[in-house]
Amino acid sequence: MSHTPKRGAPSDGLSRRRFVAGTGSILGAAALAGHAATEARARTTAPTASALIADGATVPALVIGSGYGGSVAALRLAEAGVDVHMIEMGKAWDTPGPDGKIFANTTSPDVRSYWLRTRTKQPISNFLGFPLDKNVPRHTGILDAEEFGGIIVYQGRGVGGGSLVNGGMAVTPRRENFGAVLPTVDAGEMYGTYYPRANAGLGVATIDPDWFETAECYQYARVGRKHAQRSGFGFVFVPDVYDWDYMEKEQAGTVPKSALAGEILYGNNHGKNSLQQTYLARARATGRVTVSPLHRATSVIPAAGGGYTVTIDRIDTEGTTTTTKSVTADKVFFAAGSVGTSKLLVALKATGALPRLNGEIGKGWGDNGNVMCGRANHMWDATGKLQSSIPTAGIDNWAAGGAFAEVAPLPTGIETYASFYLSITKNPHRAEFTWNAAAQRAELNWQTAWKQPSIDAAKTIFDRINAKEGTIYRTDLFGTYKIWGDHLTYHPLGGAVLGKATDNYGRLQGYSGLYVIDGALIPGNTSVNPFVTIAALAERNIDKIIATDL
Ligand code: FAE
Repeated sequence: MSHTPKRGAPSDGLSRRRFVAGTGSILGAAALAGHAATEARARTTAPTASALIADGATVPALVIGSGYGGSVAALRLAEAGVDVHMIEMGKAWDTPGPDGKIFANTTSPDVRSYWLRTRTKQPISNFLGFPLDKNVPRHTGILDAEEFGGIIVYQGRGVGGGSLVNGGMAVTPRRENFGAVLPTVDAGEMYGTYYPRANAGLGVATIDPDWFETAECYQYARVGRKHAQRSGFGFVFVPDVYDWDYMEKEQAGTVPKSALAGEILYGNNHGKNSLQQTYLARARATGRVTVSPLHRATSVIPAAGGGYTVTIDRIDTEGTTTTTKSVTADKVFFAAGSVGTSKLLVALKATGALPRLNGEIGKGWGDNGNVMCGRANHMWDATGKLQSSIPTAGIDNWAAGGAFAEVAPLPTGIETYASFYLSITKNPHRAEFTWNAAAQRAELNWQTAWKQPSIDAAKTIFDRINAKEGTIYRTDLFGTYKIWGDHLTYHPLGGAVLGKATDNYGRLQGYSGLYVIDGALIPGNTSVNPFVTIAALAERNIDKIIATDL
């Protein structure tokens, strides 16, 4: 089998591939005309390693982090004629390992899978009474299971950030919920301009509903639909950045498998359009954007002659610093993700590097109400031993019960008779990052008990389904006799909230030329999966910044 990186967009698939306009909501995903298709077709293969930033360099714009916010900023700045350097603490993920593949399979984590851990920390930790975790060599792997006191925050590490590891579920919130998501942002502008722009840039599309009805790999989702609908819940298709035509070929057996081989958490070798195939490919194509992987920003201070001096550790693949560089930038964009940006900013404020940052730094952090659970079905409701790792459907009970549940796969390769769900819920709790001077680290005060409102919201769906179907919760997935996956989140948001720690466009209060442009801006919840909103907000903010600050 070939192990070439993901293929380019199909030339023949546009009639079946339904690009999402994002003008209304996921639920009204309309077919989108020309420009979405054109943008998504700009995919290339994964970028190759580029010139690393030199010690002593001066750059007009430095972007810290290469996830959604950073990639949008880099592309739009470059298109406006600004030279951009991106620094990313994770690897480039452009080189195959000894098995010929860039990314490891979810069912067999290896050295590539975890960020600087010696034992895996799998989100589903147990199965049928057996613990799943195993020892791995310490390495700058792709998935970080970052442990704080009351929560494990999963994040992608590498060029492309969370897009490398996520499910690609690309969801625009319902417009009626937007006021609660970003209260200071004009919804008309977002739904008229920036959501469509982000959906187009990301290559978002929906599954062909006819194919869905017959595909073996979505039997689990059809069972999920039957149970949801029999209990009276709204069931919706969820758009994704996965190349649906490619997935159809996987099911037909004509191309190397990725989603149908269970690839997701540790990267997809084919089929998924991560940022490497979309925004970052286009950014690199401008000739104005360079990226330094395995470079971690540790400090930002005002430079004597204007601009900012950024201290950067170059690390090796065991996480050890090999060189420390000092770089000057006119503008610095914090795009290290909600956790990365918040940790940096609380440290910089507390240690006196940026003392004028305001008292909102570190506040307003939420987990997007994430909670997981499984249900045990009857034998006549088999969910299939072949399951696509890319979720494509959800149960919408947001208005009545405060929960939107992804019908998620359990791609174990065997029949489990289990239905599995990741719920996004209306959880009112917000945590704060603070600086622990003695330990020299940022801490987060989230408490596990704060998940109770999320469990209650999820139960508005699954208690009812269980009652109707005569089924029960699985108790073997997160430990022994434990129903709820309430120890984790995939969706960290907040910590440098828009309109509080920054102005209404992400300019950090107290320092001109410093910007936040990632999930740290969003105050804790997006009502659906977050990356489309992160990208759309970045599109909006960078538009304003380019027009007024450059
Ligand atoms: P992010 O993508 O996290 O990028 C930040 C980057 O900065 C990372 O590459 C870091 O390595 C890097 N970085 C951090 N600190 C430093 C530093 N000091 N110096 C240099 N670089 C640094 O941020 N969302 C959805 O909408 N749909 C999904 O289906 C979905 N599934 C998910 C599944 C999993 C397993 C996970 C972990 C997340 C999932 N998410 C999903 C969440 C989504 O990936 C996340 O919201 C975005 O990636 C956040 O985007 P940001 O630009 O804020």
